[in-house]
Amino acid sequence: MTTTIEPELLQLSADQLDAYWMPFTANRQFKSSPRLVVKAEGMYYTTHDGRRILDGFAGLWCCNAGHCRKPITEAIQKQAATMDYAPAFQMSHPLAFELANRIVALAPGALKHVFFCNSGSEAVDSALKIALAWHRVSGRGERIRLIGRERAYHGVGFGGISVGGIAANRKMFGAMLAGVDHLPHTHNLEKNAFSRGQPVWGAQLADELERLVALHDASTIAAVIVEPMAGSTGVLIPPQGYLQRLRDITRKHGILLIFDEVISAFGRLGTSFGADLFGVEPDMITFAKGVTSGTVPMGGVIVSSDIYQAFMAGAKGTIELFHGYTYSAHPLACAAGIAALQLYEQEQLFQRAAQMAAPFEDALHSLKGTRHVIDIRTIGLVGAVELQSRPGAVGARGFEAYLRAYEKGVLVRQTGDILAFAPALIIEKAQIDQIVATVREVLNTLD
Ligand code: PXG
Ligand code: PLP
Repeated sequence: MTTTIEPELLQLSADQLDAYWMPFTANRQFKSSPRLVVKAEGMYYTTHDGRRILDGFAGLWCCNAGHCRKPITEAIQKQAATMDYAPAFQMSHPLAFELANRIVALAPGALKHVFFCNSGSEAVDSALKIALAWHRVSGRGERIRLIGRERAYHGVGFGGISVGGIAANRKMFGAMLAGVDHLPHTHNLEKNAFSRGQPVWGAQLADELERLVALHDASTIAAVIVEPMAGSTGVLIPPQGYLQRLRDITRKHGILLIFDEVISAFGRLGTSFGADLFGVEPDMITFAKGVTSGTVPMGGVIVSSDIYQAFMAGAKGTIELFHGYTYSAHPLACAAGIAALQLYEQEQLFQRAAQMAAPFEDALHSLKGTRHVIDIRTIGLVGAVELQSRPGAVGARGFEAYLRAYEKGVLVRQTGDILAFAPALIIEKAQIDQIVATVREVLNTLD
């Protein structure tokens, strides 16, 4: 394979690396030995020093169709040359409506309307605001509490970190939103280690919501937000029956249920949405990432007809929701989204992910018994291998494993001592085997 590498990328001095304050990165460590990628195609990245890396993580859970797929890149190029931008407020452009229609055609049941934004974090903030506003326009303005969950990642906006459950993402940033409470997470190695698919133990953890209702009273609670499959904190798969129980309890008490599907949507679990796989319909779904196969930033919230119609009941000619972004439904993102959804359909990539889930699961679970491995979990084309932490050095072993795998030509993601896998839906069996063989080799040589 030929590669074009911009020579200036190789010649950045230490000073020049400092201008860019990198997100969620150990900046000084990274800048002492940068890992730059300069080209992407299908399942592979090319690094700045010309090495080919098998991408076991679809970028950051987003390039579900594989990298630089022609139908998508061409649609973006064409749109950029036709109309760069269209005002988002009191005006729009046809592709926004086309993409919204395509998304609701994929979405479950009564989820029939899409609000667009530019990232998962914005999608979460939008969904939380819509939840509060929906109760308010419906005459229940006292429902102001939001309930999230421990070990949840809902992005980095103030709304998202407030309902999120990661201490490091919260502790530096003040008091956050008032009136937020959290459910317990569902991760339990003693009960569920080495489960395949949904673990058997844990549905009763949803009953903790009844405890929060008893504490705060249902009349004060607006919404519960959960990732149906918690990706970012290490692939925490919902116990059998857990999400259904959350649905039953929220419905009983008039509380909205929001599924944050920024990772789990668009084929990641072998279905259009996680809601489809788990057979539970929420009142709202947040999405981002896979909607454009990671090519152009875009996020959104899909809401039920009940919610949308409640806003449409007021006087005509008034703005129904005082919320939106300059780049809501940006033309490039819409063009990319339409092309991505078309490609998913043409190549039947969601079905392909469902078919590859079994060989992926078998391959990953073959690591059972390998040094340091204390759990393996898989669902759809998502997997995690949890390693025993070194005493007093949580995350060190995981980070070394990630670095060594990268040196050996395989990109995985590390969170603490958990290695996560989420390849593009086009992955071949031989590539799954390469990822697993590399991880095995790395773990066998790691302290
Ligand atoms: N909700 C969920 C469930 C997510 O997974 C967000 C919201 C925020 O999306 P944005 O587009 O604002 O980043 C996410 C994003 C990782 C990783 O390695 C996970 C995410 C982002 C980057 C890295 O697990 N999730
Ligand atoms: N800050 C200022 C000063 C602005 O004028 C705007 C938008 O006009 C924003 C923030 C919000 O930007 P965005 O709509 O891209 O989220």
